[in-house]
Amino acid sequence: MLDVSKIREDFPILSKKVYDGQPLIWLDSAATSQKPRSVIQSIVDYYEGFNANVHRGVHALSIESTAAFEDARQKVADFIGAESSECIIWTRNTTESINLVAHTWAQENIHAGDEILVTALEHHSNLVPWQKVARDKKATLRIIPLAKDQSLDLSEIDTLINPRTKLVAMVQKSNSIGTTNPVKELAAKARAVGAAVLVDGAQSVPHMPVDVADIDCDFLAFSGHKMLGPTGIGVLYVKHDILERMEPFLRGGDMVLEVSYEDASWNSLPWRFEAGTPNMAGAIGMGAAIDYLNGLGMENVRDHDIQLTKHALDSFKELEEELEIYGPKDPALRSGVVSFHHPDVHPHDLGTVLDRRGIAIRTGHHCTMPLVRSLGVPATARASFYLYNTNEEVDALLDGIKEALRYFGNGAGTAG
Ligand code: 7TS
Repeated sequence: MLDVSKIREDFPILSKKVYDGQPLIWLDSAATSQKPRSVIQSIVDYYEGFNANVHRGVHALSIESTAAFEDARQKVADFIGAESSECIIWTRNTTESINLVAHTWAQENIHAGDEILVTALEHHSNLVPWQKVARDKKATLRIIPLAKDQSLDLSEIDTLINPRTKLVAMVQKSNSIGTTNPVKELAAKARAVGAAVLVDGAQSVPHMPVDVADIDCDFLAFSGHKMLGPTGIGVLYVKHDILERMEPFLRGGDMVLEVSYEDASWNSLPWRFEAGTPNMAGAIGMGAAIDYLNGLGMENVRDHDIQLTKHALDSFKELEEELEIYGPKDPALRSGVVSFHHPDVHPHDLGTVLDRRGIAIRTGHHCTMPLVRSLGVPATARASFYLYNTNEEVDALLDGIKEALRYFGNGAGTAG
């Protein structure tokens, strides 16, 4: 179990008051998480103590910054059970990680007539790049649909995953409705037909134990900023034997071994995929975030999410006549995110009423436009939880929603 009141003391922003002294209630961690003091301090320490470009200098500061940068890479490798730190490529975020695969591996491995399979739950980041690959390569993009309970409908999976399938690219935990997908089982089916497997771990890696060897995926993409780390740093894990055969993505400094005016050869892994000066402070901050998460234990982090989600779903039952709540009902199949909609209250109005009470949620389509449209609404209101949230904050959310329903309910809102 997490000691949440102790954890909250580590997050300076959580003592912030907004408007006329309302304590901040941060229920928007799926968009970005708040940062503990240790992460903020690690970035200050870097800039105050050993700021220098990595892999370049013979001087003391570059040796120190390179060691810290590579140490953070090793922490990431250990955190996700990667076979080696050579499999960890620093990127800017999940979006860049997925695009890297689309611009390198997919160019060599997807051909006319092939199929790429994604799920109906994808964030645009794991959909739009594959639309382009499919279009350019004359391949077909197929979608695993949703079942009635808004988990994946796997009834046709043995047709959807077939010998033409070359890539299964799937989100592990939906940012929009919280559904957790059985990626390990789907990866096994993909392997059986020789397809590669990419997992979008943007919402899973921060919230639950994720082990690439256990899932047996080829690619895993995630972002530092959703897991207590800074913005501008992300990760692409690639299985070693695949990475060895992949062409570089961006070309320039640091990714090369030998360069003549005519030609160039490539640096060893993983630097071959990291052209230009990387985000040193970001990587070091992400290493500090991993230290913090390891100190709590990812199983405890996941259990806390499940407990908060269960508390929210139980409390929301009071409004179940009026409020549509999305995602599977079983907290074991979903966690961390509760998305909802009221026919008489536009999500933006709801978000504004909650904001005046200091409660930050996200409203809109959450970069899952096809999914939200398939729910029959233009937008939803979404509360997302993390390790610093409490049941009392969930109760405050419910009170705020009730207040908004009093203002706007029964057709009095701006959007009916
Ligand atoms: N995949 C999933 C499942 C996500 O939730 C997000 C961001 C991304 C990919 C892209 O991550 P990025 O770091 O590259 O932006 N999700 C959200 C969200 O739910 N609200 O704001 C960003």
